[in-house]
Amino acid sequence: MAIDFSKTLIAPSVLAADFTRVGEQVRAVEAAGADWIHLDVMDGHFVDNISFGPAFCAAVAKAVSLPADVHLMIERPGHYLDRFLPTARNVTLHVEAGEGHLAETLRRIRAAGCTAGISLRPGTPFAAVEPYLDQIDLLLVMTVEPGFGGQSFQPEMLGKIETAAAERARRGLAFHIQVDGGISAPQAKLCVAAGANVLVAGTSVFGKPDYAEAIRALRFEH
Ligand code: S6P
Ligand code: MG
Repeated sequence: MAIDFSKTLIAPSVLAADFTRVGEQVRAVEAAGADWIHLDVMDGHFVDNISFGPAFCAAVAKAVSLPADVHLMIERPGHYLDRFLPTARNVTLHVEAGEGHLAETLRRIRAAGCTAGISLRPGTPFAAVEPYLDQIDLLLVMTVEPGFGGQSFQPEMLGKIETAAAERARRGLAFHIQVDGGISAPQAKLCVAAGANVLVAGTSVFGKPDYAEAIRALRFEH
């Protein structure tokens, strides 16, 4: 089915939720109009932080009917993949993850009925993902260095989003362009203008008292 790129999808990041009442909080963002729920998996090797693993992702996914968008910031994503597939609707892995068979891992994600994403760190050139663009459903352009929530958006990444959108059009491809890191309303506007259609937002949703208002602000609705 063709993707409607004119609709901006909001994916709140659970990393910014209150873990003592995460079920209640994810149900609240679902009721507030979120489109996906974003799960940041960190292993303490690929990034200098440890977040949560498959059991936590499964618990969150069970609490809502939103599609679970699993962002694997881990080494050996192919090795761990099967533990996330039963929960996920989309699985994104990093091009820098250090496995020599990323194409095979992407194929396995799709074979399991999920959509497949690939991501790149701010310092990784767009050329690194070019060989995979015809094998993905989503390109995640990191707008902060992966590892921690609450960092500042890197405006230099807007050029990478524009390049991705131009390359997608040139090659007649149809993957989502997702951005992640430091996204609140002003950054959302810039990213959407550059070509992004899926916005991950941690602090700017879970850090606000009114989730519905926070999500509307990210979609420029009032
Ligand atoms: C990067 C980070 C992202 C998360 C993040 C966004 O280190 O871990 O992958 O999705 O939690 O949070 P925020 O607060 O920047 O919107
Ligand atoms: Mg993320």
